[in-house]
Amino acid sequence: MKFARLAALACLAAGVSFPVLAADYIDNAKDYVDKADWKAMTTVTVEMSEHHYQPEDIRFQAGKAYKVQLKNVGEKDHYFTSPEFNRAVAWRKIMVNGQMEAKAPYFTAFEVLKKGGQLDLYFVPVKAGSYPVYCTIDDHREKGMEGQLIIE
Ligand SMILES: [Cu+2]
Repeated sequence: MKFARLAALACLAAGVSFPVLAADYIDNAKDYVDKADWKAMTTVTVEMSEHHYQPEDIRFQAGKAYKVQLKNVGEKDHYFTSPEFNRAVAWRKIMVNGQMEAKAPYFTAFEVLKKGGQLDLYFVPVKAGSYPVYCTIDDHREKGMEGQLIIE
């Protein structure tokens, strides 16, 4: 055991990262959600259509409360897929067309249905980084349906 600890310390000193733990989500996500100032929440609206997101790139500040409204104004169904980003934020909830709420430790992808589907995401960004977001339907990503979600 002692050797293992020494080896671990040696790895840390050398800057070697350990394998990602099984539950690679934020440990204390609820604390981030509880501590955030939801009265000062920032709302960002993303319009989805053929074949892009407007805006494409979004910058978030860690620790702040956000609502991201995904609105599909297009003629086709579209995805908003970003598994890495979705594990880098502390989730409060999602709301579907103002009629249903869902809570979960985290999500991996959202599909917003054509001609007016809307999904509101409530979360607190936690882990700094630049995370790709894209549509996984057919060749939508190749046609330009992708962007970056940046946490600063
Ligand atoms: Cu799409």
